Amino acid sequence: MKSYKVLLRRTALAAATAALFSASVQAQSISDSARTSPRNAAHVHLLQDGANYTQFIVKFRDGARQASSAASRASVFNTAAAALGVSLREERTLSVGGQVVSVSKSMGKAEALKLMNELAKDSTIEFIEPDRIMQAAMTPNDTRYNEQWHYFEATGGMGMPAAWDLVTGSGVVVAVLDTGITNHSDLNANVVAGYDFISSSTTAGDGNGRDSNPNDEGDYSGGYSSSWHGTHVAGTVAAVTNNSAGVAGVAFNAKIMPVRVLGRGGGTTSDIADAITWASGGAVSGVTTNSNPAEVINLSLGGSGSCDTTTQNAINGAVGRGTVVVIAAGNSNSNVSGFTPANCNNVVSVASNDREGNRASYSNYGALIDVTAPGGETATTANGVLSTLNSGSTTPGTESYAFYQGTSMAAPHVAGLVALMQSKAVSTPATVESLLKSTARALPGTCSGIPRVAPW
Ligand SMILES: [Ca+2]
Ligand SMILES: [Ca+2]
Ligand SMILES: [Ca+2]
Ligand SMILES: [Ca+2]
Repeated sequence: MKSYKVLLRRTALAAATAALFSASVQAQSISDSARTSPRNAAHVHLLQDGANYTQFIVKFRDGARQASSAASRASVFNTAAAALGVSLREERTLSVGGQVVSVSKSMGKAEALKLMNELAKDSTIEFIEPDRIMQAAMTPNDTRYNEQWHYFEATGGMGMPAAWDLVTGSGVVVAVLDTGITNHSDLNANVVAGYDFISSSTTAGDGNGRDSNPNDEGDYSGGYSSSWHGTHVAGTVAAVTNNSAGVAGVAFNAKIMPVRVLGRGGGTTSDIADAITWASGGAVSGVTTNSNPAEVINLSLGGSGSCDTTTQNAINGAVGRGTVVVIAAGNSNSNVSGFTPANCNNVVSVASNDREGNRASYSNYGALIDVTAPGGETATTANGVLSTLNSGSTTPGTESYAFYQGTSMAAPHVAGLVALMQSKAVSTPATVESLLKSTARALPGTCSGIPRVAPW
């Protein structure tokens, strides 16, 4: 029986406690407003909560005096502006017709709505629309997103913002086979029921063998404090995103299924194999069948040696059920061929790159690597991967965030990416693997023989 370890570099870990901000839930009430708009000339459905407006596009009816007379238009603008105590200025005429009109103050949704409705009272106006700010790509508003270089930096990052414009992972479940999960406000909403496959009560630290509660009880041992490794990996896959708090996740509308296989001292081949089977919808004796099979399994764990038949059979079963198995390559700066389960067949084996786009100093390498993804290097703390964590040194404490490094951190970037792919259009695991390879670009840094992932 082999003992697997988390693929986390325990050196130079610096925990950072985040300032938390409560998410604000904003209701849309646009239909009410639309009803008050005369002739619906005011296209108020385009207004968004939280947005600010300083310009509008006003189109007068063809043939109306205002269409050809700036003075006539100014008269209409001034009437409406006076009613709201602002001033309006015509900036220019658009190629497609209509004028761009600026307002003397920035307006929130409610004020913009009033102005548009006021203007729409003039029957010579065909329509009014807000001149909205368009962005090239979706940038989440999570307060620590700017520290997540691994998502957006051109050199070492994954180019996520462009992908998020297209897809965010809805309808996909990613099973995180790891140390379990902890209570975290930046995770909870995206976590679905999982399972605890640790057979050894001593390893599990929860007083019993397998059970339906995958909470991470702490993997402290041998003088090391608990890693909360599963919580970190889960946050990279699908932290609650765009909630004005904490961090973002790669596939933030996907669900995380926590499956506990690693405890104090690691985990066993037998438990991990059963967990792979169960997570993908296969039958495991003594455990109620998973009614919500995962499309993707992330295994940020491993040990040395060749791929055993038990693990390979479990992987083959999962792949046969359509589940993509993503595995961290290992942190031994060695050929991945000597590290399992990353060296098994039918898996996506993931190496790690640093912030500069080099192969991370610790990352395994070799022909069995399928793709590389950001795993960071915490020699400089901020060059690690920032995700959700827990502050407890042994048993769970309060929620936190921290920078970690490792192929453990790289793999969930790819698991999340696979979730995005499967959300858009379901492909077989073999097709997913070949798509990942064919869309990856060469590492910009050293060790260019290893590709890294890029969104499609
Ligand atoms: Ca247990
Ligand atoms: Ca348990
Ligand atoms: Ca967040
Ligand atoms: Ca492979």
